[in-house]
Amino acid sequence: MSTQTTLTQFIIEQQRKLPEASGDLTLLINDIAAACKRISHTVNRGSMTGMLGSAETENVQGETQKQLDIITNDIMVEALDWTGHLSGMVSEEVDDIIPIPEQFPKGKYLALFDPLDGSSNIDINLTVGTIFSILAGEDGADARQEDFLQKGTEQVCAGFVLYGPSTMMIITTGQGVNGFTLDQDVGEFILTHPQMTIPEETQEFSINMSNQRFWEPAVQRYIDECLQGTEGSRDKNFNMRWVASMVAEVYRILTRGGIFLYPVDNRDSGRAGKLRLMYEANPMGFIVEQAGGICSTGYERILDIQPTDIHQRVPVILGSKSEVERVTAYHQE
Ligand code: P6P
Repeated sequence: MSTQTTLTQFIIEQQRKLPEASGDLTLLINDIAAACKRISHTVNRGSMTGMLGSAETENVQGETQKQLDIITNDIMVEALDWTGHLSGMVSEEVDDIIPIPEQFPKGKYLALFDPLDGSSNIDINLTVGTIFSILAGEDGADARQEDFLQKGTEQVCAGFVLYGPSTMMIITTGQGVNGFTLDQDVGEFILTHPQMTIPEETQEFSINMSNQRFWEPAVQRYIDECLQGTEGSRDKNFNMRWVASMVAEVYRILTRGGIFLYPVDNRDSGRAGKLRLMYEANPMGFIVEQAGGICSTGYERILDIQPTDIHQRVPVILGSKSEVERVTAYHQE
């Protein structure tokens, strides 16, 4: 008798604890899982698909899109728009909100996603992923942009799928964080990492050091102290990791602790950092907090930010509690 718990079984058992649950969220999460299995298959075929490389187009961020950015976005939209669970979608790869086509019923949720985070790594075969966030919308209505502008604390569900040596889904609905590994033979996500928690202490930091001369003083000070280790004011030495794929950094932090920083820098006048609030910082912030970590801009809790635009950017400092608290304390000084 298999003792393995599938994603579907796990979510249904969690749903049973909520008597008011209708089952729509369970079905929506399964639809997202199905889309990500399809993305995993596409990404795993690599250059055999002839889909690597640039699409010669730019997204709303002004970033050159990879062919797979567009292909994976289409996979997500086509897997979700017909389901009757959504009243609209937001994607990193699409300027405006994505409406539900007339011929399909509209539901009570809003889905926001980065279909292929870290896609600059796709051509060099490093881990990439899909990040998603689910908010409550107005059941049956066409979603408007303002319906999406909800604080991160309003998220109903958040997760990401890693396309790495194994394909994994990490998900929270507010009752902790659980990790599932895709059994490619069976096509099921299997519970392999129940109740993931981030160690409060760490000796590992993640930041793109090439931007050092542009950082704020608080971040300069924190990273300098990490680099000095026991020869400076810290009582320990530090290691550094930078994968340039947020999904990979966050998963590593969930498994062994760490602090990830993508701070605002002085080139960003008015841009407030690189990472996007609605479909990167908020879902990752929900997951990190549910795992016992902290997610901050340096000045405020990310999940408390009142959004003003679906593609707005924020500085992100997340991970092990004691280190993030130190960085935020430096910002207050
Ligand atoms: P940089 C990927 O493009 C991304 O949005 C995150 O996944 C990643 O952490 C960051 O940007 C990498 O930025 O400047 O190092 O390329």
